Amino acid sequence: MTSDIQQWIVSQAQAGHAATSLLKAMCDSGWQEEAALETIQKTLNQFLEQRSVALNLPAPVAVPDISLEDAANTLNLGDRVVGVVMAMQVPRVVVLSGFLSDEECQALISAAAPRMQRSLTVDHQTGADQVHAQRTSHGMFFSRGENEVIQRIEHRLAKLLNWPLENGEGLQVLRYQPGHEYKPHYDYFDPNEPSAASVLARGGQRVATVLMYLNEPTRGGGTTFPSVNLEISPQKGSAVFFNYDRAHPVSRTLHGGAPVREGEKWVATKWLREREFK
Ligand code: PD2
Ligand code: ZN
Repeated sequence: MTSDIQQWIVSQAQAGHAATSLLKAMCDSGWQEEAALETIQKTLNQFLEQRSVALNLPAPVAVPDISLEDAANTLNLGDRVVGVVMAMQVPRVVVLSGFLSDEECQALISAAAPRMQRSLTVDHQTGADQVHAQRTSHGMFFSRGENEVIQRIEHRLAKLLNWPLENGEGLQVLRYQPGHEYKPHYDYFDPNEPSAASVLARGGQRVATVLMYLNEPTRGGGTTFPSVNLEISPQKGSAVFFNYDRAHPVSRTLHGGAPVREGEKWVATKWLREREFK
């Protein structure tokens, strides 16, 4: 881990620790808990902002999120009720069950199968797509709204995330066979790479990802978050959401597709941009 990330994590931990002690002290000396919390929150935000400036981090941007305020175990997305399996704050990761029906999973696989090609990564120097050992899956992109099933899923995602449908890239479908993997990476674009200007011109940064599992490999193929020792097992119809408000490792959103050991893995990825993706 580079020292600026370590410093950032330490400053967040210090802030959290200080806030807990401070809240107790303020309540002991007669503050109403709500007023004390509000004051601490403001002070903490100022503290973290000062640390960001000192460490030269990019400023945070608005990101999509899943509202779980009423602690519901299910979410009604209008056309479908989905289960909330797991929610984590830092990094923000939410796992949902039953996000896609079996029919939707099958429809995506059937439409994608004839169009699969070796997956590419972006060459950071030029911005061009290239074959890379980091990513051994096969994949394809649908256009946004390409067919009725995709339109339905894109509307569901927009409702889930409260984020404009137009800010989404076209849905990508990936297929991994035994031994195939996607080594840990960040989904945002590195703003310091020479290719940044051209990729960012199409709707700004990526700010969130939704992975949807279309089937279940027999063994392996989990989605990993090595910075927080998290691994999500691929379950047909489930979705993993995560967001990143800074294009920087402090987002702690390093993630990868672990090698498939047995069977095949099919997954659909939706990347969300800051603005309309053109
Ligand atoms: O297939 C996955 O589990 C996976 C893991 C990491 C997909 C992606 N990233 C991606 O499509 O960005
Ligand atoms: Zn990824």
